[in-house]
Amino acid sequence: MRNFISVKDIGNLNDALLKAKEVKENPFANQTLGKNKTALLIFFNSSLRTRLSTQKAAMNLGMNVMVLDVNQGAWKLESEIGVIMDGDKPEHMLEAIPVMGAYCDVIGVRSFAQFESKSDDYNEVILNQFIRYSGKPVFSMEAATRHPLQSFADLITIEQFKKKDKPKVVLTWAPHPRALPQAVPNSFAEWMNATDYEFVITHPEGYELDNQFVREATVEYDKEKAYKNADFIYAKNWSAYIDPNYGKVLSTDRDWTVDSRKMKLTNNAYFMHCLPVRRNMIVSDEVIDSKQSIVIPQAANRVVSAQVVLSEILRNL
Ligand code: AN0
Ligand code: CP
Repeated sequence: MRNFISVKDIGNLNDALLKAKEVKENPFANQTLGKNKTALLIFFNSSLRTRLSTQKAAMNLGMNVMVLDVNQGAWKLESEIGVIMDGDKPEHMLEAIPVMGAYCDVIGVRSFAQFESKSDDYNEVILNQFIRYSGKPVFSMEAATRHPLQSFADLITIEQFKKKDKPKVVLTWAPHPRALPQAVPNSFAEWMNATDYEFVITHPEGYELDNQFVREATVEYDKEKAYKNADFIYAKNWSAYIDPNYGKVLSTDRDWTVDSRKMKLTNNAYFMHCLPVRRNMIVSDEVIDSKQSIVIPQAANRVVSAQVVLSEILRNL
């Protein structure tokens, strides 16, 4: 593997899951694989889990790790090509990226959708500049359209908890006061579509996701119908994708909050969320505090997904 941007880069899912199992059983088996190799983790946006789990994964492989919060302490970076730099940004990505590349062997990038230009977001302008100009392998730590380390951890978690070969997995939109990207639901859909699970997406009208991610998934607007017999309820808020409402909050209807009443319609489903989660907006206290909630083991599996990905990149250096 050179870059890790989407499900395509992981190759065969069963092989990836086998590697995940090995990492889980013996996290220190490849402690020398990353010796004298440096991972640089670059954050344009906040993070708790991605920051810590990726560092932990790199340390388990014996790597050195450097973390840069671009908006806190580094120069503000310009990304537009050909611009006259007379504004508030003292440095261009065209210099900053190869400089960062010169200091490391692998680069992780977190750069959320900015909601200024749908085409810039969906063309992954920032992430692609890193791929093009750094000269180093690049992995996504949530970019504008996908969050593959999260989705891989989600898959590992479902495999860990599932009680039947082909569980019914339901991705449900849930309310949130601020506009959030579509990266997590897009990516989750992309990974679920690569499995043989029964996969259903439910959301209010107006929240349709890009078809390149939805593909063969069932879209069910009737949430009660979607919840019926579900084995996993995966909640996430996202802002509207379709024009002219791209990046807008169209609803904060708490009828979509994951609550005990709707969970009773399921097959005693497990509750999942990538975190951070707003309690009593996305999910009721009762559900997230219940024993069916697996958000903590889900977050713990972020170390596993990152370690599999970093190992594959290191083996290919
Ligand atoms: C981000 C999002 O929705 O994409 C990160 C999730 C992992 N969430 C927030 O900004 C609250
Ligand atoms: N789930 C996730 O990526 O969390 P952070 O935003 O805290 O990294």
